[in-house]
Amino acid sequence: MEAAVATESLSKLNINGDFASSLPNLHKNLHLLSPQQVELAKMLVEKGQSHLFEHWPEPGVDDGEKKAFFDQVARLNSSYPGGLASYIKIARELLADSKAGKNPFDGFTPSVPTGENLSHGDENFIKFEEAGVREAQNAAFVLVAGGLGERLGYNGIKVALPFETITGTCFLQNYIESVLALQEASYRMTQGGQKKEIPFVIMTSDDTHARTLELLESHSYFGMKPTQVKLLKQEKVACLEDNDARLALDPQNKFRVQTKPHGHGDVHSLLYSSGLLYEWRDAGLRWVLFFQDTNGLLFKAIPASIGVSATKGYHVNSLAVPRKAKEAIGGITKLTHTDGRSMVINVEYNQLDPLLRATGFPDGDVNCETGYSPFPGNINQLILELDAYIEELKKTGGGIKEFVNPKYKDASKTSFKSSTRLECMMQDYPKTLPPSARVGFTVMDTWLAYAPVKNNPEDAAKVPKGNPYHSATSGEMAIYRANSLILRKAGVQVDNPVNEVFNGQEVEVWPRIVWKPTWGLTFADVRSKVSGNCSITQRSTLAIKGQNIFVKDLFLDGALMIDSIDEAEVKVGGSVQNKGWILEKVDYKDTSVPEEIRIRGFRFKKIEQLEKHCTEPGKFELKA
Ligand code: UGB
Repeated sequence: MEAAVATESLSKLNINGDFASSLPNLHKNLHLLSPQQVELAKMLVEKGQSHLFEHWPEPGVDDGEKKAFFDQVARLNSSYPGGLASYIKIARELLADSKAGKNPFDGFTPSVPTGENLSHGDENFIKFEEAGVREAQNAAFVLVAGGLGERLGYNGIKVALPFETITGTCFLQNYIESVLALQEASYRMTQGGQKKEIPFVIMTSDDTHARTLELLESHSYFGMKPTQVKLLKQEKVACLEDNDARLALDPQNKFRVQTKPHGHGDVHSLLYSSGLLYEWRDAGLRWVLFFQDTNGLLFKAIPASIGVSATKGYHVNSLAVPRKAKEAIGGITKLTHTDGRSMVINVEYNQLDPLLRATGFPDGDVNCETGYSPFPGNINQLILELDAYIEELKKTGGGIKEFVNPKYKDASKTSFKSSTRLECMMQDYPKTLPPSARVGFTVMDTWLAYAPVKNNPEDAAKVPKGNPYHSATSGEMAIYRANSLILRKAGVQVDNPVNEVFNGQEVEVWPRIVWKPTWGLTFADVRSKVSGNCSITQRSTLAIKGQNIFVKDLFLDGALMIDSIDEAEVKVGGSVQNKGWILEKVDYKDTSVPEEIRIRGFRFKKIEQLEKHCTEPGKFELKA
């Protein structure tokens, strides 16, 4: 009787509710929905999702929540290429493969690929850096920063963390200042041309969007024009509760589908649908660079790697570093199929070992005689050639091959410990490329290119000896080591480091040296700014903040901070000796210390320093 009444009122609204006739709880509520929402309900029912409505109460109860449920479904539907129907279909296939234990690399044999190996500071490296700076004005930069960083466990957004604590500069500021420095340097190198602004895109998510925007706005975009920066927010995807890909309801709210992040692979479809790629192509750009949220060394590797892309004409250039076996970074691998196909691709760290074992390498992921895995480690910095990228995305819409990683309750693989979802990774982009695509990679020294902050102190302290910690402690110490080594190569006598333990991690402590990107963007820049007999003792701290600061015959044993405007030229030399800054240990459990400091296990105690600020244009000499 009730059903007949409901059908009659639906027909008055011109709604055919037949699809829901066996679902009374949905059927009697259909008249509350808009025609688009009814279409979505029909799609869900047809795709085996009737359970979503089983608990729906009578019309009049929670009607607002029912409509909000469909608002969410509409968002999930429109933000996924092919819509929810396609998501459910792919999920079913991948879940079936996973249950069957199907190897995603079935038929492929891994081998070590060949790529460009760079050695910092040699002629080749300098040549690539120069070519890279020249080309940088034709690049756009894309930072993927939608991840919450669960492994780090930091309460804020990761890009707001200081990448070093001498100046307290955060990752985002460092990235933006580096892009601006590249923009200026590139323009200077090709004088006569038109001055271009390098576009800077940040992919955010609901977890990071508001805080990223607030960080930018409260710091005037760190000197970049607000119009130069674009934020693209990725949406989460629906969770799946079983092998039939039934969508999981949110345990907190039965009128919401539970959602989880889809992975950094979303960046490709977001860029494509934003229209930015065409805008960039029309503006004459040639390269798109992708990078991650917490690698403070990154821009030391960027000029040379753009140079490699431009010189070799790579459509895809992945940046890599020597990889320790079992290190939590993917391995760049050549995969050759029995049918003759081959590709150079990242094999994720949890898949490399089983793949090797299954294909004639009984020891799996182990180091070779060099002390490293023969497979270069993917640091997920990609340089794509824009035209080829657009051509590919025209075919795929930016959709990236996904994977699913359910945690099963038991060996029967029939139920999950918690809901799962499909995920995708930006470095899987080359998987759909035609064989004619020029896919290469560039290996650089780890000390120069890679020091991410991903692990919390407790987990970092448990990392097997010899493998990198990837913590806030190691991330900051890596900046000082890199700058010390670069200065050494430029002829400065820099003392050896000492070993110290912070938060249970033994690290090399080099003199604490930092500079602004405008001072030393490339090795050639650094070399042109230091001369004579310079030496720096291990206990020293040095901050160079200004483009035209020239260091000559300086002996530093203490702390020295020099700050100057670009219009000033400052010569620094003589003997600077003072009590300096002392590294004081702090425990990560000591909540009286701010989180961003205690996670690194040390802080600076500023005893004495020499400070110089040049705020007027002109030539100055600082001789202590
Ligand atoms: N990210 C997003 O923007 N959205 C998301 O949904 C998820 C992440 P993680 P992980 O270079 O060391 C990657 O969590 O597991 C952003 C590569 O897959 O740090 O360490 C997030 O904000 C791996 O091959 O990734 O693994 C962050 O900026 C290896 O190269 C970035 O994506 C490894 O990084 C990475 O997120 C590495």
